[in-house]
Amino acid sequence: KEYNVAILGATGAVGMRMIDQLANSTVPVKNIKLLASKRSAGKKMKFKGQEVTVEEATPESFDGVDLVLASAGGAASKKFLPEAVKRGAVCVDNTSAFRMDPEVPLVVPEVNVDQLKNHKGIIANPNCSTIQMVVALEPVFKKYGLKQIVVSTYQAASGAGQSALNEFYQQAQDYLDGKEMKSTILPTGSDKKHYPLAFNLLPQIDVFEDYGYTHEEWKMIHETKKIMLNDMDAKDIKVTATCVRVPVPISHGESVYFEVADKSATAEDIKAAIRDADGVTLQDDPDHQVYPQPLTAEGHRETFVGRIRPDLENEGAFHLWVVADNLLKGAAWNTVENAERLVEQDLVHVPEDHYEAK
Ligand code: A2P
Ligand code: 11C
Repeated sequence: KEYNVAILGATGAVGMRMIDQLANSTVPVKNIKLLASKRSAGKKMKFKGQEVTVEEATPESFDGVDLVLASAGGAASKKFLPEAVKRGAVCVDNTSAFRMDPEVPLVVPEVNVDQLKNHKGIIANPNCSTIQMVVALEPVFKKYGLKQIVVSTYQAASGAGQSALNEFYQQAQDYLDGKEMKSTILPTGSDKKHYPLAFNLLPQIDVFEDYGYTHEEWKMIHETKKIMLNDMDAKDIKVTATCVRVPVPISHGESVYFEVADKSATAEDIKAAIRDADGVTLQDDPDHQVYPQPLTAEGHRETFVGRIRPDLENEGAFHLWVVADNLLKGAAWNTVENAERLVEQDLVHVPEDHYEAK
């Protein structure tokens, strides 16, 4: 069987990578539609070497489509995906539009692939910073249980979109040329003030919400619980996050402190569990200065883990460092990987009691 596939947001930083990841996937594609805003209609792009003309997305664009991969922002997903589902298309959505909806499975294949069968037409892809952390911790959780996670992120500029990445490069150039740096997007386009990221650190990703936490920090807390425990309010694992934007173009880094339930676990046990897990590469050899870095993770589908060591004050507690390409495992590849699993499990069908716009 072959599928008619549409990519919504095909011209964006993630959309372009979705095209490439899909071309190099096991999903059998009969026909591909590349959809974006009016601005890009008529633009020529390539899929498996063949030229495809970008079309403006409309509800009718999804007539005859079996599978949609979406990354055109939350507003576009809210507008178009219920229309696509109504027309019989199964949608894997990379935006935050539906992640917390109890009717929508939030899936990282290495962690909770079993949730795919519960879809009603929409499957959500988690936030990039959540994905790489749960991929690293799931093998530990399975073997030794998890009581608490404290994460600090070092997030790349590209997480804020192509225009934020361009702004960051321009700032770096201007700084080196002795010119004034201009900021109109970062830390986030939706807040009032803007600061340079080049040669700087911004401890704000997205807008501030309750208790002084940012939206990105809340996402990491709720999404981690929904993926690992299937309950965003679960108290069984305590999760807290501090999210920081760093002057790196691609690949997020995270420092993770975690406490396991089984206090007999050693750092060697944790390493062994992570070494054997799917989708993870252990890069952990301090004697030879081997550890994950954004520059070496960029362009790869895997999640890289290193610096695994015991906390010296708290029994059953450990630290690790995890890096992944935020545009691939954090977005385009996780979306296409979900599509591969949907195809393998013959789940590219919209059920009768399908998702309806709320
Ligand atoms: P366009 O290139 O026509 O603006 P990024 O996250 O890198 O900024 O990319 C966002 C992607 O989402 C782009 O492909 C963009 O298309 C697309 N997009 C944004 N708004 C809409 C919309 N309302 N309808 C369809 N596509 C949209
Ligand atoms: C960032 N993590 O780095 C964000 C980008 O919810 O899919 C991804 C936003 C999302 O800014």
